[in-house]
Amino acid sequence: MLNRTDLRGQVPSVAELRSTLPRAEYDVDAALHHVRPVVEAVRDRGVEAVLEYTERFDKVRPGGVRVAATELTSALANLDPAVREALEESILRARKVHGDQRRQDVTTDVVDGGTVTERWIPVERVGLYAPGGLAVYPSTVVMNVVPAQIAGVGTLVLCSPPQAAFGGLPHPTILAAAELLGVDEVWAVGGAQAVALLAYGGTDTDGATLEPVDIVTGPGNIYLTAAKRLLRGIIGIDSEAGPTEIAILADGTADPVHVAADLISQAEHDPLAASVLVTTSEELADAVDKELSGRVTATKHAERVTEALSGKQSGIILVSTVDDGLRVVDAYAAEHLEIQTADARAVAARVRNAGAIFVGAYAPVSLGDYCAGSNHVLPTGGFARHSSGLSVQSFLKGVHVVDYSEDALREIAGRVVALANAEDLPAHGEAITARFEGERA
Ligand code: HSO
Ligand code: ZN
Repeated sequence: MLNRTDLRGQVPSVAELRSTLPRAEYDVDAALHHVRPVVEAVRDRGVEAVLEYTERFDKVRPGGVRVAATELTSALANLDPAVREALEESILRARKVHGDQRRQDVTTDVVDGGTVTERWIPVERVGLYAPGGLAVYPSTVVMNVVPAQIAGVGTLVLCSPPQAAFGGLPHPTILAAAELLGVDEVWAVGGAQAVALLAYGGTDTDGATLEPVDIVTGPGNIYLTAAKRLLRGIIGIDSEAGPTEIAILADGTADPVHVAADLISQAEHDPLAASVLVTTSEELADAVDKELSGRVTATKHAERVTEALSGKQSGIILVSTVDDGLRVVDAYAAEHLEIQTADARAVAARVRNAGAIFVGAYAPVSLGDYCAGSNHVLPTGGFARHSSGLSVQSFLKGVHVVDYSEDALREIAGRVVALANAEDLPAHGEAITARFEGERA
C-alpha cells in the first residue's frame, strides 16, 4: 500500500536525501494572489468586507461578527460531560508542562556597576485561529491558549468561521473550549478574512471593536497560511502549518499493529497528510503493509486515509542500520517522529530534527495530540530543522535591559570609541565622551 524506497547499502548525502524523501507539495505562494484582495478589502472596509466574504466562502451571513458571552456559556453547558472531562484533563496536563517552561528573567553582572537583564515580556494581544469545516479541533484551542496564558498575554482573541449549521456561530465545541479556557473574546470569522481582521482590527455592526493583535497563531488551510505569510510583519505568526506528518523509525522489535495504527492516525487528517516509515526490517515493512490494508478499509475516513497513504508524500524507507535511519529522519525533519526500536530512549536522544519525538511503544502521536501535556502545534514541511513548536516562548519577547553606572561606563569608554571610529561612526563615540568632557583621557 505504501511506496517503498530502498536505501540499504547506500550513503546518500543530506541533499540527496531531501530530494528523495517523500513530501507533500504545498505551494503557499500560489495561494497568495487569491488572498491579497481579501486582505486589502478587510484592511480598507473592515467588518463590512468580512461579512461579504463570509457570505461567499462560508455560505452564511451572520448579523455581526462578535460572539456574545451568553453563546459561550450555553455552548459549555451543552457540551457532552465526557468531552468536557477529557478537555479538562488535557488542559490540566498542558498547564503542568507549559507552566514549567516559563522562562525567568536573568540578570548578568557584566562588571562592577554594569548589568544586563534579559526580561521576558509577554505579547499584549494574541489572535488564535481555530479552523471549522473538516477540521473542528477543540484540542487545538487548548494547545494555543494554554501557552499564551502561561506567558501572561494580556488579551486572547479567538477567531473561528461561522457555520450555517449552527446559526452563523462557530462550531459549539470550539465555543465550549474557549469558555472552559477563559478566552477573552470570540469572533465568528474564518480564513484570510480572520487574519486580516486580527491584523488591522475593525468595528462590528453593533459597535463592538476588535483592536489589532500583535501575534496570530493557529493552523488553517492554505489560504489562511497564505494570509499569515502576507501579513507577517504587521503581525507575528507561529510557524506556517502545512499538512500533518508522522514519521516512525522502527526496527524488527516494533509491533506492526502499533506502527500501522499510528500511520493511519495522522493520515486521517488530510489527503495530503504524510505517513512515513523508516525501518531496518523488511519483515516489519511487509507486516505493516499487510496490517494497513485491513485497517484502512475498516477506518471511518478510509477515503482520505487511502489518498494520504498512497500519495507521493507517504512511504516506507528501508535502511541498513538504525544509525542510517537516524540520518534519514534528521534529513526529513518530521512534524511528529515516533521511535519504535530496541532501546528507544537512547535512539530518541540522538535525534536532532523533529517537531516532537515520541519514545517507545506506548507514546503514540495521538497521545500527544490530546493528552500528553506536550503541544501539538508543531513545525511541518521540514521546518523542524530550524523551528520549534508552539510554546510559552512563542508569546514572550526577550528584552535586554542595560544598566551601567557612571564609573562602569567610564571604564569601557575607550573601547567603545575605538570601535565607533573603526566603523567610521564618530558620533557614536562622542555620545560616550560627551559625558566625561573635562576629564583627563
Ligand atoms: N495531529 C495534529 C493535531 C491534532 N490531532 C488535532 C487531532 N486533533 C497536528 O499536530
Ligand atoms: Zn492528529
